[in-house]
Amino acid sequence: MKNNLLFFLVFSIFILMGNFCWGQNLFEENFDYGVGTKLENNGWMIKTGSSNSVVIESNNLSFPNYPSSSGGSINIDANGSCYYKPINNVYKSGSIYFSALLNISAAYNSSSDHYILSLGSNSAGSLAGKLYLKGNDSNFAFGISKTSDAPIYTDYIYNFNATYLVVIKYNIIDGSQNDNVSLYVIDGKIPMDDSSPTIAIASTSTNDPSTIETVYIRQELASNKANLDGIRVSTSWSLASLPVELTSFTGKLFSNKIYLKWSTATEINNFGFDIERTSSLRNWQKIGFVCGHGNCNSTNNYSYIDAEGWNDESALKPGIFYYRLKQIDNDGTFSYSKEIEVNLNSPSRFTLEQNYPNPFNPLTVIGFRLIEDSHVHLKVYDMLGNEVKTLVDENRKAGTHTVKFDASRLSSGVYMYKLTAAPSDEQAVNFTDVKKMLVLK
Ligand SMILES: [Ca+2]
Ligand SMILES: [Ca+2]
Repeated sequence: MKNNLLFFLVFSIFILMGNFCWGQNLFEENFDYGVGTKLENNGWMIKTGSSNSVVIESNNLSFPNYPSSSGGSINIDANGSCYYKPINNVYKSGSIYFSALLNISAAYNSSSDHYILSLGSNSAGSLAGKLYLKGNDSNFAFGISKTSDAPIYTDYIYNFNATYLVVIKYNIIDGSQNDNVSLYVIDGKIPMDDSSPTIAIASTSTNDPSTIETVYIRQELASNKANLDGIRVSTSWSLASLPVELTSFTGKLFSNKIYLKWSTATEINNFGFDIERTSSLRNWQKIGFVCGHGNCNSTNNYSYIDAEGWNDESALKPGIFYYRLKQIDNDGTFSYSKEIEVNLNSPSRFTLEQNYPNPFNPLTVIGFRLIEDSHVHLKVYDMLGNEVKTLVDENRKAGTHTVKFDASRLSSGVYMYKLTAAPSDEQAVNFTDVKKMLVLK
């Protein structure tokens, strides 16, 4: 078998499955740090208070269809250190969405107001979009205020020790006292858009912040106990709370083409996907585009066939190819999937592949692989054994080959195709295989 190491038969296929989210084009904090370490040692700055540091807890909060958090979480449960952390941008206009997962175990029962989270202008500056808690004996309410104005509250309808997805939407409007803020408390299915806030404050006469550029965590009251995780800040509802969630992404080689398939569980504002390929994990090249299905909460299935660069009847070269998806929102923001790998290794045998598509009308493709240069016969027969067509009768190089078959002159029914490969090496044994295919008109 002299040519075993030549190009070959291509195979192995690679599949990476599972839930994964897109890389994020936004501020994200999952508290994925060492359990027991202090927040001030993990990228957060102390704004006030040097006692009662917040430390990383081991439990990790999650919420259906919200991007999975990782690592641990934190407890806001004392009168002590307050923290801020810059977000990725300095916002001076537009809407900012601040989403987080909160599990409240206690809330102060009082007429006074105490907030636990906020956006902020900068390290020393004013806060905006403040989130409050207030409890009664059995339930609690969330509250919201713009800046220094009095908060408004939801009804006392929320349960202790349940995880809620909370979204604060802060609108920066040109002018000094006209910004507004909305609060969404989500318990169940995440809404498609931001059209129905739980509570909202129209503009108040209090001063607006000059910018929004930090997030702020406040420990002010030991009787407010909040477990916090999964913070995201961005400029769109979809990125903040309901981005495209990719549930699978697979690649499979068949007959010199690579079939990519992927699914999404949720989509908002999805313009579509660029498909990118590389053989080196650098120099990614766009090879195609697939439109998104737009706004929906059900599973969407997508596919793309990469036939570029591999002409029919030419041998594939061994090697590893990588693919990734660039998911693009309607507003132009984008994020990348993880890459998957399609490995074209050296295989070890002759193979006749099942034709594709099958059943077919009238065109199909038959693939076969040779581990050595061979004289190849590929013929089609009807079920009575009559030869219908000779597709190949010539010498072919070692490698993967495909042949098109046009059945437009044949009637519906089952046909067989037979491959005989006689290796040039006279010591080698001939290879023969037969498979069935179905013409369906
Ligand atoms: Ca976490
Ligand atoms: Ca304003």
